[in-house]
Amino acid sequence: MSPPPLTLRTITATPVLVPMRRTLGTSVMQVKQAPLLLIDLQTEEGVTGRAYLFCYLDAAGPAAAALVRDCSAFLAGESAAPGAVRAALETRFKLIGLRGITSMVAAGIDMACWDALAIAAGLPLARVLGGELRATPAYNSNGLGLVDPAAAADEALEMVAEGFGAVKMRLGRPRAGDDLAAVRAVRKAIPAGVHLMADYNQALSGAAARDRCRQLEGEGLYWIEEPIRHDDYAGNAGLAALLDTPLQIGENFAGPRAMAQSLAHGASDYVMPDVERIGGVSGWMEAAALARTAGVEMSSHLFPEISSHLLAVTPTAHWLEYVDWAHPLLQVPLLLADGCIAPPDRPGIGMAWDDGAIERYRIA
Ligand code: SMN
Ligand code: MG
Repeated sequence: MSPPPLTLRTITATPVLVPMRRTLGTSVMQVKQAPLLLIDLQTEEGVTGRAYLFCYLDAAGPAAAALVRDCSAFLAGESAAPGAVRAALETRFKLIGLRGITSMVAAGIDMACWDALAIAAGLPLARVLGGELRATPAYNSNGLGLVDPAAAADEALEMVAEGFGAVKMRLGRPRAGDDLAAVRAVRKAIPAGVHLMADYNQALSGAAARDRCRQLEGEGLYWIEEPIRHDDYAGNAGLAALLDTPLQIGENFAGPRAMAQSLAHGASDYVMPDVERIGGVSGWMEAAALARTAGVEMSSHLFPEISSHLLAVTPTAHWLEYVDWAHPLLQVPLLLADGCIAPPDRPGIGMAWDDGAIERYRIA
């Protein structure tokens, strides 16, 4: 028997700043606490759907919360079915543009609608999407910023010891030789069978990327991520053709249409959409179909809780990016088993907030 249709009553949004276990030093900035926005979508039927956004800047959480209040007023009394809500928000944001912070908010509400739908059905999200609770190999992305080689080697060992078969380090130090020394130190420290990914966060020009990525060939990297600006698809395609090491991009795909363009250019060997930028669960499912058609392996970016469900229904699922930034807020954190993460066997995404932690970390 299908569950009754849900009607949206109200959506609340709570900005929090959560201290991180390890500082993440990227080529762009140091991140020491995670600015998250917790979304609670209440329905007239008594079901609550939950999701969170990663807001990048402390100021973006309260800004996104203001937009959620606007959406709550706009959607109150309407259907909470994800397709209906998506269509309504595309209209609401048509003039301002569905990009940047508005698209983050639309994706967060989409995720919360899917959570509510799955909870009402009494099923884990992966099952509502037609899949099994299949586990995905996970890499530890919880650290390994731009620190010196010895510190990077120590941190990498700690991160492997947490049970992972792969870790990701950040690159983009001013001098190429310093990146190379850090890669060599980490590669030497961790066991040969452990994979090592590396992420530039768009630090390089096209010319520098050709030099510096070629210098890293043969250093045992599993992929090189975002060496140049994310939307230079022709430039990325040139690099992908030049390098033997696979090129990875995708966290900045602004919706499935951007991903389709990137795939059409052959801009990367692998893709890793971010559920908050690709358009929530609905956008992810379109992206997964594109990756399948193109025959390209697809990984996730951040959001390991919901990504565990989404990768379980992604035909070309590759790696789940693991970070524990939301853990202090969750009653039950994600479980790693044999280096893999499976969607929890609970209704919905399986996230319940720890109210005490919310009080501790909420932005006044
Ligand atoms: C990243 C992006 C944003 C915040 C933290 C880390 C990075 C990744 O690009 O891929 O993990
Ligand atoms: Mg990245």
